[in-house]
Amino acid sequence: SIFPVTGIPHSSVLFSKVHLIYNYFVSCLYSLVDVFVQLMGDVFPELKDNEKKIKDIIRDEEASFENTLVKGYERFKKAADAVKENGGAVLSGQDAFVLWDTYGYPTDLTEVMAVDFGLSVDMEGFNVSMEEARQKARNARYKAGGKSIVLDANATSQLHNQGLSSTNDSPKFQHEVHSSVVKAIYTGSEFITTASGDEDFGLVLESTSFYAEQGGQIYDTGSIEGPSGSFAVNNVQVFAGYVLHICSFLEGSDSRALSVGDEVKCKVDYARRALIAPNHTCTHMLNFALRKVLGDHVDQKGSIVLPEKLRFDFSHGKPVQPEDLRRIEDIVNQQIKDGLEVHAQEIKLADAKRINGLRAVFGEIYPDPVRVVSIGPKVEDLLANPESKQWLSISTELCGGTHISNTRDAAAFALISEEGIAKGVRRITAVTAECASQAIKLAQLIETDINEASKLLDGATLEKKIGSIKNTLDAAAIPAARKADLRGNISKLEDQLRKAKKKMGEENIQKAVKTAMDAAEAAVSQGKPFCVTRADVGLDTTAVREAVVKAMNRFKSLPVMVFSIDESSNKAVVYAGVPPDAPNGFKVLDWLTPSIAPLKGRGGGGKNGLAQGQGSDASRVQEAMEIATQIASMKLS
Ligand SMILES: *[C@@H]1O[C@H](CO)[C@@H](O)[C@H](O)[C@H]1NC(C)=O
Ligand SMILES: *[C@@H]1O[C@H](CO)[C@@H](O)[C@H](O)[C@H]1NC(C)=O
Ligand SMILES: *[C@@H]1O[C@H](CO)[C@@H](O)[C@H](O)[C@H]1NC(C)=O
Ligand SMILES: CC(=O)N[C@H]1CO[C@H](CO)[C@@H](O)[C@@H]1O
Repeated sequence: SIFPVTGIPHSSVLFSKVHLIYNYFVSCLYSLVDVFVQLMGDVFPELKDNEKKIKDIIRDEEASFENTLVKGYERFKKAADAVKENGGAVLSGQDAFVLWDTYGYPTDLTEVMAVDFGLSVDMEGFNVSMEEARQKARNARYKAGGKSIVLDANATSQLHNQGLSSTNDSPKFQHEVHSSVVKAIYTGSEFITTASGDEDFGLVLESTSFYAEQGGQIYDTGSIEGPSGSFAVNNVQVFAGYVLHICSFLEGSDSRALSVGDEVKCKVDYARRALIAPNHTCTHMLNFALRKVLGDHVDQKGSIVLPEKLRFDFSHGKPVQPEDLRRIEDIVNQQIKDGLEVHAQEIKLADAKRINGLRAVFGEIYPDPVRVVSIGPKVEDLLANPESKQWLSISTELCGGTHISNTRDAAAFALISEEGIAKGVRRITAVTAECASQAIKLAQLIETDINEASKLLDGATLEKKIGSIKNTLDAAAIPAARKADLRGNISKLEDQLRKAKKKMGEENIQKAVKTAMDAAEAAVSQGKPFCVTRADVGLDTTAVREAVVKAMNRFKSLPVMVFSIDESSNKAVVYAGVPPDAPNGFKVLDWLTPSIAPLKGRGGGGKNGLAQGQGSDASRVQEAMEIATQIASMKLS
């Protein structure tokens, strides 16, 4: 109980180190809650009210910390084993970096664990990986909108005091170049009248066709053209009604200045937006399907629609079973197949709230009038009979986002993963259209692979194949329900492998015993005082051993040696038996050890007159058998 992290071997150094971190974590954070609530409880009464909840969350964090430790250890072990297998002595900096970055392993912990494995850690490589990751993050930040510029309350109240009304963003639903006027330019710390384009800046226009990030839909990108220069729009956010375009100088335009009062043209990247729309509509269908399959308690906790995937967080206390994932996916795909019209209309908030089954995001403040997006019936039909039970079987949401006009345009939907991200909150990741078709195709390819593998008769080949399919499957972005199925298929294959191995083992024993018996019988009938022979059972030591034991039992006091090799790995196994009453004090190791020398062999044993050896150069088995024959002839005659 003092060390609740399970799954990590308690090697002494590692144990004490992890234990230390764990204790530090628990004692620090957990005990702070009481003190903190005592100190701050009068100022923030909600702390007192939620003391238990806060403790629960911390306890959950502890659990997930443990979990990460264990997962990190598994990752470490895999990497360390791989290094050792390849005869290396250094864990790569990249591996150490992944442990640090993804699993929160301090590098000195990684180093200590590496010592346990007889390895060192490439810290220089770690530094290089760290620098690369930093550079990547910098680039991503730059691409995603340079330095982040936000309008704080002070800034928006300044705009308000100047009499600037909030940005008219109704043109965001149109698909054409939009003309507007520059109202304010913000550097991140102050308002200026002219931007030179040397630095990123925030731009507030009178009206805009750019979609600012909201309602779980990512912002638009594109460009804004002024009278003397074009600027890239890298990010668009809304602050207290003011839409802020985060702009940078666009390479290729000759002059670069923009001033308050300039007329500009807004050019949204509609191709990018077109990639987002089907995914956003699918998010609505997913939200609907989740409630239908899992129950009414499912509430949207957040979502984001990116060009490459959609993510949906929702309240649910336990993992969603694969069969439920399949039903959810099927509902969305059925709606896509049904080719339902997607409608959007602005209506009074009070009217919207009367619509049976309408989804809104808890905690979100909605404007009035509000926009309703329905899939299937028109919004006006909903309003005509808002209480109808019918509306429980369709998706209606308050949403300001951009959508496709018919569900058919989403083409396909694949639910790729489902996982817990916090207490009572799960996350689904899904793809649509081309990505979804690819995911389904990939699942089919893997199933074909499994099917092919099930026809393999040779145990060793099957074993290799299963290993490689498992690796592919783990990493594959395929529908989660299919992944669960395929895992089931693989465990069937593994059963098959176990049976094949068992059967092969039995056959090998029969084969080796028969070979040894025949050879021993022939030796005896020729008057030879020993038997050296070779069985064809690969590296099956059990079979070779059994052959020697059986032959010695039958032909009492006959020394027997049996070889068997595996050509593909060029390895050999050997067993030898010499009865205790053999002439001239002949001992089994005196026979085995020199005989396997040509095989670069190593041998041992000798108890009860039985010894075994292995060799790493099976190509010289003939020579080894001749030596065995010579020694026995000499010693036993
Ligand atoms: C890695 O970087 C740290 C911090 O910059 C530095 O102290 C350390 O010497 C570096 N290690 C190696 C091996 O380059
Ligand atoms: C608010 O803006 C004014 C005017 O630019 C400035 O003087 C003041 O320092 C700002 N206050 C804060 C808290 O940023
Ligand atoms: C995989 O298992 C499913 C049932 O779970 C079965 O319908 C399917 O045929 C199996 N596929 C293969 C390739 O074994
Ligand atoms: C993640 C995802 O599925 N993105 C898709 C959004 O929809 C478009 C189709 O218009 C796909 O091309 C994207 O792959």
